[in-house]
Amino acid sequence: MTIDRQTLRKFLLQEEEKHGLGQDMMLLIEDIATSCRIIAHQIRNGPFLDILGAAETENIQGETQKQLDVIANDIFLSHCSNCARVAALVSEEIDNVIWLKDAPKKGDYLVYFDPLDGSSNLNVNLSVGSIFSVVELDEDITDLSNDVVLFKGARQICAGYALYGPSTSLILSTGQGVNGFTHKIGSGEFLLTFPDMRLPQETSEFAINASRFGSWDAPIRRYIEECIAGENGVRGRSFNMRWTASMVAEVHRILMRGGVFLYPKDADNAHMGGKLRLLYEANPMGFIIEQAGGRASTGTARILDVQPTGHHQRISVILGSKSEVELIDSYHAEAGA
Ligand code: P6P
Repeated sequence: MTIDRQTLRKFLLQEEEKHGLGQDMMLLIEDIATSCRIIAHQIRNGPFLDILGAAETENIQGETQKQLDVIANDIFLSHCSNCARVAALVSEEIDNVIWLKDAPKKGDYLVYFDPLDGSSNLNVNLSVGSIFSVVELDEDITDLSNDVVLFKGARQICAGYALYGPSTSLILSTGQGVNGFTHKIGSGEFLLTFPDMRLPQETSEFAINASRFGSWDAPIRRYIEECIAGENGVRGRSFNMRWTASMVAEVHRILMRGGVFLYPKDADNAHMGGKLRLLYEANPMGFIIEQAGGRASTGTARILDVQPTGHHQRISVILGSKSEVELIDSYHAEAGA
């Protein structure tokens, strides 16, 4: 039996009516959804198009790009430039900020994105995703430098991700909670399948790259060892671990059934500030998690309150079910004290 579900367009029109979303934001969200739909198609047909391999290039992160990293980036660039209110694009794959206007105005949008997150999963057919974030300018801009886009995550007006898994999910928040859509093959529509997503406050599942155990700071090691100690330890219950090497997949699992995701800075990456990027990974995911009732922290600060110092800045990320993130934060506080 097929259930009659709301299209993304219908949902956005309702949000416009209820919360004054604005026509331009509606257009931008639909452009982002179109980008994700095209990327999903490219991924599904990757083996036939011979595009799952490495490109001959490196990105600003010093990472060898996959061909699909470049393709997905181009798709986002071309579609997110459609909306007249988009003044600049910030991409994980591009060194500098791309300014689309000579004189950005108050009310214009800045769009930040990781066009293809977890692309090392591509050639083993595991989940990857796209992450996006939108900030609205609160004043006219005259200096078109990279530093102009360094807004705290609390300034986001829209954020979300697409997960390219067994089905293609589009998870979206414009500050009024979190709603999930699924791409219906054939119709091409994103249909509302997960309205008003809320993540469980409690969890017994954590996600961390355990191979980095030897580099962790003490509070992280304490938390993970207590989880592993299970029923015989201070937590008094057993925990499960997951790691899919795709932040989008981890966050989606946490949104659907609870959990905590940790990618902390450690002895090996502390000189870079951590691994994950603040503006187009930690901030949008932190926004989604908070909007769904969870918590997103660096261990010592709310992620969305961090003042960026660079548009490719990296940061510690601990996010998910509120009670676990609060416990991890308390361990950092005790260690600091
Ligand atoms: P590791 C993917 O490259 C990514 O940026 C995140 O999506 C993911 O959580 C993490 O890095 C995986 O890191 O240490 O498993 O390679």
